[in-house]
Amino acid sequence: MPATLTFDALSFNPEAVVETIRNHGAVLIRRALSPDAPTRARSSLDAFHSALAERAKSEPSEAERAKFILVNGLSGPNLPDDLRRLVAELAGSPVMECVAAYLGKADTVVPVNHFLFRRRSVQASQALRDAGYLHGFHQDHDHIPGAFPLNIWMPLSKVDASCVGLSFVFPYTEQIFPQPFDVDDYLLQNQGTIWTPDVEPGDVLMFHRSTIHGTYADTSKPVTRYSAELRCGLLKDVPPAYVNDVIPFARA
Ligand SMILES: O=C(O)CCC(=O)C(=O)O
Ligand SMILES: [Fe+2]
Repeated sequence: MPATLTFDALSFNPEAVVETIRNHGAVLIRRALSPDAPTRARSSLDAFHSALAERAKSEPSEAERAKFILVNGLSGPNLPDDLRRLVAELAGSPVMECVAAYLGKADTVVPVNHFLFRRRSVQASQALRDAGYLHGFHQDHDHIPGAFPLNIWMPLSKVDASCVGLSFVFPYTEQIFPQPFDVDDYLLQNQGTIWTPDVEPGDVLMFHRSTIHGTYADTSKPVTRYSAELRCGLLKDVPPAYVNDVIPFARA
């Protein structure tokens, strides 16, 4: 396990954070945000799911949509106020010094359709297991354009041993592996380790899109975990097809 992957927002050095992302693929910044916006987003996510479950009782298409969201997460534009609030909170936080040090000091954007909210209940873990995913380790290489290399993941609820956390696989590699990723083989071949930090609303995880990460579909964890995630990149690198899907993050 790399020595220091955890920084405190009150006392970190942005260059050390960037160094850590480059060498190990991931960092945790504690107390980067006020817990208010993450906690409000969690309530909105619950309200969205309750309303969808109600509609699903009489609308087969809504029942299908609910199943899809259970496995894939809810895309950001479905909760536009929370999406904008979380992006604004991050934009005003010390995290942005790291984003600028990592990506370069230029206009930075967030693609809204790659912003996701997740509610990882026992039911969601079961649905993932039914679909054949036991751990879901992956790289974001396939799904996310290279123009958005940096992921930011925010817990919207307390993450500890009672729920499924986000796990990272070390050592970091930029090699791209086929799906499904064989985590046991990788750990064996590379004397690897897995890191699943306990986190709470206000903490922020940052990682590269090649970093191997995922969440175990562990049905023995009784408490539902809530999270939000986004990717970001420089406006000048955004492919033409994405230009209308991005919102500003930081201005140079
Ligand atoms: O929250 C999860 O379970 C997965 C997160 C993820 O894959 C991502 O942020 O790219
Ligand atoms: Fe991912």
